[in-house]
Amino acid sequence: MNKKVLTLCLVYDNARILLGMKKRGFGAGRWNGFGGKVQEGETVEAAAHRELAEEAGIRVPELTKRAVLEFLFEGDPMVLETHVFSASVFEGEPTESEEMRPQWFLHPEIPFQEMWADDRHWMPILLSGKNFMGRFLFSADHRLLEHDIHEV
Ligand code: 8OG
Repeated sequence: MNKKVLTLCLVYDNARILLGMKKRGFGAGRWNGFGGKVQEGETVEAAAHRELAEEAGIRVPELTKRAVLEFLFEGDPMVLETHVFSASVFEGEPTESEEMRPQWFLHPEIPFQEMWADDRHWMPILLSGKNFMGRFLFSADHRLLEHDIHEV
């Protein structure tokens, strides 16, 4: 089984959450948190900070580990092991990058219809302050077939 380690950062407070419209590559056309592949010789947390700076133009003094999510696609041996972090305090102004166009959303207005299909299952748990683990199986055309989430 092959594994790719990815990061995903969600910056939010009690009222709003920062998402980015992915402009190119895997997941293009969907709103998401900020993140990407962990590079060789880099810690997962360092990768999370780097991706947040590269994609959203912001820095956070502190990231909190919140979840590990495994994404699988039918017919593909690759597991995408995604380490999810959150932050509430940030420095800088969210800025559009080549990959992402950041925008704030009020919690009740999170655009789940334009996001990965698993997000509606776990983002409310994240926003409620809990930590969790999840495993999600998608069809090759990105329909969610199975989901399994445990709070930890
Ligand atoms: O480097 P790249 O942009 O391809 O990394 C993919 C990003 O997308 C990374 O932050 C992890 C994230 N991601 C997936 N699958 C899913 C998913 O189903 N939901 C959400 N919210 N993010 C995902 O790879």
